[in-house]
Amino acid sequence: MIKIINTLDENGSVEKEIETLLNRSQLEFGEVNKSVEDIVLNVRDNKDSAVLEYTEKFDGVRLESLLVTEKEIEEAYNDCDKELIEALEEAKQNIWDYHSKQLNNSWIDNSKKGIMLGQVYNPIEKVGIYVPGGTAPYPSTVLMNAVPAKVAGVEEIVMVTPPGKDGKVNKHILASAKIAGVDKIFKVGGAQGIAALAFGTETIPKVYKIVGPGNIYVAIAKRLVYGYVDIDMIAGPSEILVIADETANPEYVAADLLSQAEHDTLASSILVTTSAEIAEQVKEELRKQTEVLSRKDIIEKSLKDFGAIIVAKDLEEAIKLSNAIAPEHLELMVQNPFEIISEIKNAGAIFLGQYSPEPLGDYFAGPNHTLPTSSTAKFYSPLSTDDFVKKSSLIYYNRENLEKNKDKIIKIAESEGLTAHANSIRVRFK
Ligand code: HSO
Ligand code: ZN
Repeated sequence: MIKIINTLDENGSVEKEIETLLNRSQLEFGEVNKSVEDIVLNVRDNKDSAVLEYTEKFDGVRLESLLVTEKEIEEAYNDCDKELIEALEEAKQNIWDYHSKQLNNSWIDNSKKGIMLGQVYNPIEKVGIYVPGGTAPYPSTVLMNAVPAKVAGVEEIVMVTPPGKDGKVNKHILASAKIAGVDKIFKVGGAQGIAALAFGTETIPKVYKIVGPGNIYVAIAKRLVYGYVDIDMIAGPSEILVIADETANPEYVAADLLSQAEHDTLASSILVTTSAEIAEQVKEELRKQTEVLSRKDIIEKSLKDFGAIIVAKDLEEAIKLSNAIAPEHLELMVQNPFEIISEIKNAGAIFLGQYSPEPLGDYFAGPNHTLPTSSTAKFYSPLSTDDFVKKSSLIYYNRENLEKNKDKIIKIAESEGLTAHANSIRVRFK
């Protein structure tokens, strides 16, 4: 069962309690690191044949072809519930509209005569998206990763996802990929999928950046190929923190905490409330609601190990604790959530009021659901169009301006002992 911590009883040791709650480091990496490295190198060197072998070994199917055909995509799309397709289409539009507002403009500064400086944005040309299979084949993940890339102007979006034993990809994943405008889909998962995207194979194109969540093998493979290609952040287990005052509805608070607890036994759900009564009521609601949920076992473990109800002495203390935890998702279930927005310093996404539950953000509202976890909201931001563009600098001096500044540049070059640098300036003014 979830524990209740009262900051007044803790003699200032609540920070210690929180540290334990946040310590969710997963397993020992040693063994896994080694096998992931072997897989990545083998795929780099032996390409498709290595990919096909690993797919047989890990996914239990010997594939004829890695590419998902147009026909397979059409069939999957037509086989989906029409209402689901409509909902995904509308979610896509909301995600598109929200991310369109993020685009930055290139700029030029020509305020000094004879000088032009600037910065141009260009989309990354080829991006790879990893979509997990197994127990977490989420169509929302496809939309949240592919749509911002599309909005940013990425020319080629390649998706990899593991096939089932029948050699097929989940139909909802394929339908969302079609809706999002993914260009090519390949049946490959795990570390071998990441390596194939990073290095390219005979059939899978090499990309310049890889995004998307995955298990520990995927995360380690992404770390290994980072630098050779770019990657997004490494996603940790889901988190939710709810700040609630005495006006909050305990049934809603509990339901929202459970929505993240069901993701993973390592997920963390924390309530920080200024009301001891709400604390008790939410605890009871959690017990009651968990009974009928399909992922009861996962939830119970997650709440027991990484869940907590913290009773804070006032809203100020609650906010301070939340800022220290820096949750992935933060819900403000207080009388006037708008009043305290400016005091929230660290959070991936902030949900305001009773009718903005976390799953609204997971699926539909428009902001991205790929968010910084494990306190990294202290320095990372949600996935955005910024992740799919890069910048180039522009520099122009006319003769007069270069001449005016030549001695200073030559001076600095010579101080570095780089005479060819100095000469590249000097040669123009002989
Ligand atoms: N809450 C997850 C995203 C997700 N939820 C996908 C449902 N499907 C990110 O923390
Ligand atoms: Zn979720």
